[in-house]
Amino acid sequence: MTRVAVIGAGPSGLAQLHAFEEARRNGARVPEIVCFEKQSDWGGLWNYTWRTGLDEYGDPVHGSMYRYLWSNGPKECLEFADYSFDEHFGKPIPSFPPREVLFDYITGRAKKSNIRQHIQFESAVRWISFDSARGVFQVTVESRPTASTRVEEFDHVIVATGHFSTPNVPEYPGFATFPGRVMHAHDFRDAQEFAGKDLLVLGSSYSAEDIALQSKKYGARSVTISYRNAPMGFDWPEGICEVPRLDRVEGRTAHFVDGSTRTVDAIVLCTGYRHWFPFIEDSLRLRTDNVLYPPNLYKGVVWTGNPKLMYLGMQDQYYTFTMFDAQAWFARDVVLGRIELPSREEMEADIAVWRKRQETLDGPAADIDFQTDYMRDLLRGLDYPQFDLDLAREHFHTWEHHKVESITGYRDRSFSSPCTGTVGPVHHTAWWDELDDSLATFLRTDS
Ligand code: FAD
Ligand code: NA7
Repeated sequence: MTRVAVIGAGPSGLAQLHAFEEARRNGARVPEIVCFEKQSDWGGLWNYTWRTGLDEYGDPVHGSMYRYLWSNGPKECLEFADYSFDEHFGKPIPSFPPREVLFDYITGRAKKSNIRQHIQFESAVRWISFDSARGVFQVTVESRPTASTRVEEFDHVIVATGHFSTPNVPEYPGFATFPGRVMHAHDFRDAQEFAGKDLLVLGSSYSAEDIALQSKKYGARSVTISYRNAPMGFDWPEGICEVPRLDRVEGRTAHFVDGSTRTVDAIVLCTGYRHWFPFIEDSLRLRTDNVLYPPNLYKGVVWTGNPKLMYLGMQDQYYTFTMFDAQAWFARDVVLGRIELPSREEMEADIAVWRKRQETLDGPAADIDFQTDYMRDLLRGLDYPQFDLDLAREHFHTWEHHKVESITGYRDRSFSSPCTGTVGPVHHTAWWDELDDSLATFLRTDS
């Protein structure tokens, strides 16, 4: 029987298991699917851990999510088309849920489709190679509790290990002698750590924006955000400001390239992540920056050098769960033989067109349209349930405007569902004032 390995049981891996399960329920003959997940539970980054550095078995901690993390985009733009928020929660819920609520939602669908049976937990994939003479992948798996390894053979491998776990950690002069904490966003867990402190944040993307806001919300005295190329330019609340690139640190004083200085107690490097697959042999290993259309992946999924290998969720992400679903449906249909792939040259030519367009993108509005077009391209011909993709695109544009209007208030806005039409109710407490991010408090309907 054909065997398929899915590596990782985060939102992408779960989407893959679900896609196969849907086909099976609809009468298809589905191969044997085995999912290897190195953690003890599912949900990927949404499976919160307090740990940082090394985990209980000495591997790098996968988690980069922190306490009090609320969705940074409208939930309506990531809603599963076959499992609505209304279905899961039994009532409409506001548009920007905290982490625990989204974890509940993702795993809710996975429970409903009974896919946990395919997952081997605490099983880390240590090496993947391809035996071209026999046309099979050899996958070395370590059962972490016993540290015992074995090699299994698969006809297809689908890599769904995420790309926001291995931090990109630059060094600036003076870090080695800075008397406070220097850490990467990957290790940030609880904003209260910086209450009463003056914080320096490096970076000008999502992590910098959110960690700066969080830290201020939970009591930091001041937050200085240093950008490398361009400021985010939001109308920041009092106590947060943006300054140009860091030049050096001397003692507790940070010097920026415009000659200005700040005295700070701690530094958080929100300097992004690296796509990191040390467990995949060279010729099969994706190497890319965090971009909307990585190289060598046809339809953003199929490894052109060996189409029996596929990757999910490797793009920079506006669309998340719906994009992982679309990719998972596509990958499934490749495995089931429902999609016939063109020649390698044709696949590479198709990628080249997308990557050429990618070079012309000049900001979030163009990025959103690009990824929407990618979604449309991917969904064409799949039996993924219909949803209003144009409305999702419009919501992303509106959301960007809301952020410009108020960076502390955009999460208080409501959107309509592209799947059900339901409009999210306004949350009982403004996000900036809401310190409790628990599921119970979020779902409470009284004010
Ligand atoms: P992951 O969630 O990273 O899951 C990958 C899984 O693979 C993990 O369970 C891991 O343990 C497993 N794994 C890795 N290596 C191996 C191995 N060798 N063997 C076995 N298992 C392995 N998205 C949103 O939609 N909204 C948000 O608000 C949002 N906030 C974010 C905040 C932060 C701080 C970060 C870092 C990301 C955020 N994201 C957000 C984006 C996030 O990437 C996606 O929501 C989603 O988690 C990606 O799913 P994934 O399955 O591709 O990867
Ligand atoms: P991103 O979106 O990849 O952004 C990385 C940021 O780090 C970006 O602003 C970079 O600056 C900055 N960067 C990278 N290297 C440096 C150095 N050496 N010095 C200063 N600044 C640097 O990662 P995020 O962590 O913000 O977001 C990842 C995901 O987490 C995202 O999907 C969210 O949903 C949550 P640049 O802009 O290139 O000047």
